[in-house]
Amino acid sequence: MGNRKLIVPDPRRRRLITGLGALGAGALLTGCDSLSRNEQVQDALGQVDRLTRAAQRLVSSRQSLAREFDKSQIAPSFRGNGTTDPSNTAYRQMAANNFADYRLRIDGLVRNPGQFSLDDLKAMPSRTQITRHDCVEGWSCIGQWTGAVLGGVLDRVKPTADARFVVFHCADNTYGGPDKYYESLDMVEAYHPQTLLAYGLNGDTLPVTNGAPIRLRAERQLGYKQAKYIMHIELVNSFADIQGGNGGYWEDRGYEWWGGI
Ligand SMILES: Nc1nc2c(c(=O)[nH]1)N[C@H]1C(S)=C(S)[C@@H](COP(=O)(O)O)O[C@H]1N2
Ligand SMILES: [Mo]
Repeated sequence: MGNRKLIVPDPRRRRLITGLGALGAGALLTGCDSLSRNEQVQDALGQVDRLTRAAQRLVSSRQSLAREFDKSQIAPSFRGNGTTDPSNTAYRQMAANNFADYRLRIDGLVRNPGQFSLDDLKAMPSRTQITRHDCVEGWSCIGQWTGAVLGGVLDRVKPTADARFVVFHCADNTYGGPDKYYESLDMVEAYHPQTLLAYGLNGDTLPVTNGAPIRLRAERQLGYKQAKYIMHIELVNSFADIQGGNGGYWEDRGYEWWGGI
């Protein structure tokens, strides 16, 4: 038997890795595929939902890149989900004017708070990437995103040393309810090279369906983290005073804050 080591497999971890492997088999998927009948994928999503951040670190480095795909794998049209046409008056007025009056306000724990027009954002360092969006409702979709690298935008406003999270406040009242959609990332995820404030989808201007004028792409995170219709970015060191206090609209309704894939 030589020096072969005896490895006692941890069945929970093994199931997780197998499940994540199934999610990574995206080359087989074209367009927006319904994964709801794929029990392995559902299992993986469930596992991810229950992961602690410490366990997440065991299977993927916080610096590693999300998988990128080939142009031929882009879905003919990117599915919309959640809010797809905000009814808020201020938003509608901005949309009617092609977002010429849009200003992204960035404040909170920053030394240089600012307001940025779409042109300002488009002039900042950008990235284009073809990635797969995985929604916990059981579907995935491959699209090409173009946007300002969030890390570069944050460098402009200079987060203070006590800033721990970046909060994205959105225009829409989700499902017409009283609460506006919001999401958040920690600083590591915010400064990840594939984390973008996206203004382009598949080579065109980002449509309203998918979050115009600006939506987040944090490619190692599940769909609900990808905030659309971003109006205001706030740097904080705690979520306690924001809506339900859990760091996101769905987190306030029971989803895990850590939505890593
Ligand atoms: N502002 C806002 N952002 C949102 C949502 C929403 O309802 N409102 N839904 C989330 C969910 S659950 C998913 S899967 C994706 C859907 O993005 P898409 O419409 O581009 O497919 O947006 C996320 N971001
Ligand atoms: Mo989702």
